[in-house]
Amino acid sequence: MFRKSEAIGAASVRRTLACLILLCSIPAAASAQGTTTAIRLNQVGFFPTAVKQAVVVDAPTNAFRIRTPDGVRTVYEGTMAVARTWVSAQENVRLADFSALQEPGSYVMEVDGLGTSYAFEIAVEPLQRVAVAAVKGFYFQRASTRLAAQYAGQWTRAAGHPDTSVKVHASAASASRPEGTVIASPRGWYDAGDYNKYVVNSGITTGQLLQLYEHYPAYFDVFATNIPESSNTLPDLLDEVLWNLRWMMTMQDPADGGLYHKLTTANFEPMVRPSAATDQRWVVQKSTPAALDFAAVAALGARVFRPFEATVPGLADSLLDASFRAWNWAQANPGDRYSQSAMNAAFDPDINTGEYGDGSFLDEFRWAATELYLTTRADSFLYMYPPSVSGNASVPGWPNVASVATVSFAHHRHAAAAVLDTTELRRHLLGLVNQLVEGRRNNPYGVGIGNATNDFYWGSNSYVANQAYMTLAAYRWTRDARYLDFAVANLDYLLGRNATGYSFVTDHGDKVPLFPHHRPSESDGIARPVPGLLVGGPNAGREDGCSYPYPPNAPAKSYVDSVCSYASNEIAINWQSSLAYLAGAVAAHLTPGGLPLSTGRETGPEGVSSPGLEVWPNPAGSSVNVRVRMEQGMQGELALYDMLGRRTPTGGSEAFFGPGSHDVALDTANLAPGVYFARFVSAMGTRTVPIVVVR
Ligand code: 9MR
Repeated sequence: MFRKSEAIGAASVRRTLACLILLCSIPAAASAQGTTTAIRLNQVGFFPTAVKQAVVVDAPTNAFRIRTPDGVRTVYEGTMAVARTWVSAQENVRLADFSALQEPGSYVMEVDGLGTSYAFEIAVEPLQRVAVAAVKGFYFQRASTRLAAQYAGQWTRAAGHPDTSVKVHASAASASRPEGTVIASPRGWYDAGDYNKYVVNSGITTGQLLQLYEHYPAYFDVFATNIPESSNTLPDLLDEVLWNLRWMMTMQDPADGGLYHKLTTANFEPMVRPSAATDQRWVVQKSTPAALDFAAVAALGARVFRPFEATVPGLADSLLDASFRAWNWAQANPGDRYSQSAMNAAFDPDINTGEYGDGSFLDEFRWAATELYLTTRADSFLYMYPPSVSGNASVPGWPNVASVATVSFAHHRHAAAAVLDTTELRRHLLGLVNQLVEGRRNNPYGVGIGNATNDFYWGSNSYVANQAYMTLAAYRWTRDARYLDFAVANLDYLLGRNATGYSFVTDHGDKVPLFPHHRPSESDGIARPVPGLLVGGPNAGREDGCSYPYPPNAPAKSYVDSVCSYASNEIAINWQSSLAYLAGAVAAHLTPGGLPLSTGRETGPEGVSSPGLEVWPNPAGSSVNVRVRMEQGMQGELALYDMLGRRTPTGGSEAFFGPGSHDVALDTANLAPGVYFARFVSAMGTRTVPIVVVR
């Protein structure tokens, strides 16, 4: 068991380390003026050709210079922009731009009368380490497994939360699984600083990581994070995603396709090792957003994993089947909100952990419909929930996934053209990102957050990263450099160019969180917290009521590096996925030779190598004609599925086909009237066409 005395011991070691890191990282000889925290910049590094900016608070002069940390060489001298007040931080600041400096090296910025900044790098691959650590952060969040030293270094730990005897809570009881039924629901990532696992928050998290792979496959095919699966033939990013996806699949009730909202203890467990946290775990009430987020992720996963059929046989089909079943459950149960207070009023035991209680589901319906359409090309999903391209897109978050769908449509815009006006889609996306770019231009820190004081809410760092997630979608579409600059600037914010002066990613920077609200870090007796984790960031709400003093009351400074501050200093997987996306995408774009914009794995009608599938007549009677077309040297399989994703035999007429064009007649005489899907799967992609059978 973890003891209080150990906690104090660990904390004091960390404080000593903080002193060492903060005050001693730049040798005294480096500067007569000493290190100042009034110069705020990305403490990790800059790409040679990218925009490079720093913020100087209360600068006594206009001039700044960049020099080597030993003071020997000055490599750049510049003049800062005019001073401006950042209301969100109650600060008077000037922007210093040194984008013209491209020479790789290690440097500091110096301002006379103020001092020198922390050291930073200009390098060819300055952020690769952060990108890897951001994805590796998910490995450290894995439930139900031991973390071996070979992969986890000093953060090795024993397995905890096997989740092989999870009980069905009264709120989730069903005929086939009455209250108290024991089920297995292992794996998954711990949500945050707590040890529970929540389907809704897993939705956007897993979705963004799958998109990261889908958008930058060439970069992530060779991206290595040193995890137990690194030696297999799946990209490490997808191996990591699978750890959670397999858990999510266990949260689906096999009887009806609905998803339990979360897997949780009744109360938050104490700050102990995972292996020492042994309270009974429950699956609770099914909810509509849980079903829909899962339907979206599983459909997206089916698309992304399809090319890896040989490594994970059947996975893509299982995911698509599971997605259909969750989608159908949500059609039948379109308004099941998770309200913890209502549930606790009706059932025992009371559950007092995180709620993720979203009350509006239209965005989840649309996201699920979008991913199901993009994977199957069956536009019936979109007839039910037409894509929304009116007004401007929004920055997504766990309760608002509308823009996750927008990003998928923007990526598959050729396929989207069959079902929506892509000029409108583009206007919808650019409407938002142009506003963001304009906001950044007017922002004294040159970043996307803080023009409105209510920008600083719980998890505001993910708002910063998700703004960039949207501008990156626009950049891939338009190649307008302002959108990539925006993403770089927001990443700079997370790595130090912000009003707190912290790099918000543990272990990456000079002034970093040492006391995140994170049970594994707090209970391990190790001075440094688990590396690569993004903390929530400034939060004017200060809901934790921490007695540890927050800085003076400015929204942009409402952050405290204290374990007590779960409202500003916790970590969470949905914030982590936004960082992984941002750091990974920026690195993919700016690393020489790392620009992986080909979407060769995209399924669908566009591109010469996609398979063809036509069906007539439709609606069909007792038989239906199907034409499949394949390129030279390929083979594909045709099969029919029902609305529940079950393979439906049609009297032996389904078959494998080689190259060329083939016509077959499927016998539908024995099928019940309804909607079916003809699906043609080949190495180059999948085509699915809905068939309506009438009598
Ligand atoms: O990220 C969530 C934030 O948007 C909410 O305002 C907050 C309070 O409901 O909860 C946050 O999520 C927490 C979850 O409920 C439990 N695990 C830790 C999450 C991060 O703090």
